[in-house]
Amino acid sequence: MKKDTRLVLALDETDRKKALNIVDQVADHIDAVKINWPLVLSAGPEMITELSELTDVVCDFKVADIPNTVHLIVENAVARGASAVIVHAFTGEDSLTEAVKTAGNDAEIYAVTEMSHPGGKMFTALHAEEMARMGVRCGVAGFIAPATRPERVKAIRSIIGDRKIMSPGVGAQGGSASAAIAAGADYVIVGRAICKSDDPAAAAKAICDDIRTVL
Ligand code: NUP
Repeated sequence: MKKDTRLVLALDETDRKKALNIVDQVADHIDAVKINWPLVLSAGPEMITELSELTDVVCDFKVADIPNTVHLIVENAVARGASAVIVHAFTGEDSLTEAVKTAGNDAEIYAVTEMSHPGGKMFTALHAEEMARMGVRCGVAGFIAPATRPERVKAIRSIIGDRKIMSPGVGAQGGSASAAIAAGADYVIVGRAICKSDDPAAAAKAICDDIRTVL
């Protein structure tokens, strides 16, 4: 995945045409598109392939299962064109290792350490550092850490060396893109602040401008 604007678009739409239209409008401002269950369930998994012909696609399937099921999901997502797959780390070392092994050199695995919403503090935050250490042992390419709590991004950064961090929680969830990048994130993930804007391109550009203030 390129590391240029540092912005990853969370394409949380359920209408295929609308989703493609947003990607078209913001294409110059993003490094990748992140696709989640709402779009896959409504527009079909073919969306992964269609989007992968336009940009890098991060499949945010938050895979949380036994190794065999993790294998089947990651294999399918990568075969359809995913450049990266997001998996949960709390499933443990065997599941995470299976994800990394299955992706091989064809895609990157990002492990969720601590979720960005308030509920993320209840359980995930309590074990985030432990999960980050485990992720490093398992060989993941990167981690998901919350832009809503930049100090937590900093804590994860101090554990993972030069592995990557993607930070969701900018805009609609209250986080700031520049604060997350300054705390050590490589990318911010932004959905509603762009997709629900009357002018997605202007919204994306404003976030890129904000990020540039700390690069
Ligand atoms: O901890 C996480 N928080 C989060 O918001 C992990 C995620 N993968 N996400 C995803 O990022 C979430 O599912 C959504 O697709 C995106 C954030 O969207 P928004 O709050 O910018 O609209």
